[in-house]
Amino acid sequence: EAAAKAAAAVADTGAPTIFDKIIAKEIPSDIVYEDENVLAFRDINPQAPVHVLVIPKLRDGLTMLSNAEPRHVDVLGKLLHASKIVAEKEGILDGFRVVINNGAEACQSVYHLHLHVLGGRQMKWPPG
Ligand code: DGP
Repeated sequence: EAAAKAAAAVADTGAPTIFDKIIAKEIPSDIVYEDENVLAFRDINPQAPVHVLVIPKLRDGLTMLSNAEPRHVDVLGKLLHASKIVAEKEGILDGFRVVINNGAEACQSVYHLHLHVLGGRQMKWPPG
């Protein structure tokens, strides 16, 4: 019961998220890369020496990967390509990880699709 309530608190409601304010630059972030469609900025709680979040500027229903539709294919490709650009800029092209946490059981906490780009240390497998 308590676990179900905790999960509900982090469920996808479609409400605006903190990332809207980051995109609007109403709250500051350390931007690593930006173009028309994509924003990449450093995670506030880094799990590796390099930890950058890559997000679509227009959420368009992409609160989480499990909501992806055929109309999102173009932006999904752009996010993956931007992740490579981030890795290149950060000097970790030889070894980096791209992660999407989808849903409460995967520890998703912000319901605006984001790719985690992690590197700068030896990564472990399997992840926790
Ligand atoms: P996830 O757990 O996959 O939903 O990742 C959300 C990430 O967002 C988490 O690693 C911390 C990060 N985050 C949350 N709020 C902020 C913020 O205000 N600024 C920045 N830079 N990162 C944030």
